[in-house]
Amino acid sequence: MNALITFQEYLSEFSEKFDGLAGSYDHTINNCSELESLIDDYSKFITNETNKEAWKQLELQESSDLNQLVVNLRRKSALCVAIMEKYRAIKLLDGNSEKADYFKNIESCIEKEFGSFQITSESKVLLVGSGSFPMTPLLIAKRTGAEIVGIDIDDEAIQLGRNVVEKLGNGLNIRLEKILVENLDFTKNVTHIIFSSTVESKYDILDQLHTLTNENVVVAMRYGNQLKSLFNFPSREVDGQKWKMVEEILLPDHVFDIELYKKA
Ligand SMILES: C[S@+](CC[C@H](N)C(=O)[O-])C[C@H]1O[C@@H](n2cnc3c(N)ncnc32)[C@H](O)[C@@H]1O
Repeated sequence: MNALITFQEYLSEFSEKFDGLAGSYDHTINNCSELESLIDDYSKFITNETNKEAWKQLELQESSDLNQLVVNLRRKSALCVAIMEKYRAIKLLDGNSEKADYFKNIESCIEKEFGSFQITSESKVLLVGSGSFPMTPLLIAKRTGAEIVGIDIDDEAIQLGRNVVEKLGNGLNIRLEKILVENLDFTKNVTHIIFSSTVESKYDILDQLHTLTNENVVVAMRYGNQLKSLFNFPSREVDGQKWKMVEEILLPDHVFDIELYKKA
């Protein structure tokens, strides 16, 4: 019981710290190292074996307060990760390119992204939620030479992301746009789609993409269930007439897991 109380106290503490650090973002790198170490601690917390047990016990309690705390933590941590990408972009553009543990963790997930549906130089890849530091497009384009379009709803993320790509992605075929999938011409020709895990509406967009894409498209849906749902929007049932899951890539030491979908 004590362990459970401590676990819940940790969650409340994380929640307060996320609030404080999100509120103090002022488009400079003032609170950067504090936020980086908070996100690194949080990443370790959600992949920690001991916490998995505490999570199971808490789930059994079916408390509405706890559910609300989890929903809030998911939204707050998503916001803070987006801010942390802004910090990383601003630092890079100022000539400093150190890497936080969280980014190393994400980059090693990208290597495993498409399981048996590999990307080649002929592929056309769409990333929904490209962020201010577009690691996924940069890594994929560098490794494969594929054409990549990243979309985001945040103006600042698009602008920072473009500057980062200009600096790190010389000669790579990467474009970043603030646009919805239904207004993007590229959508009908894409071969691979990746959803960032912290895009809340990702399953609604997946549903919508069914009519907008070609027959052979493969979708990588990043998600996190159970303990990982504290840091990711979890998986949701999809319309089986539209999409079928063809592979599930579980990454126990990583912050998210991946489901691969093809058209049903
Ligand atoms: C922090 S991540 C970026 C992922 C990362 N840079 C990568 O390369 O894998 C999430 C981004 O998704 C964006 N986002 C959230 N909801 C979205 C939506 N409905 N459509 C597009 N982007 C969205 C956020 O603005 C944020 O920049």
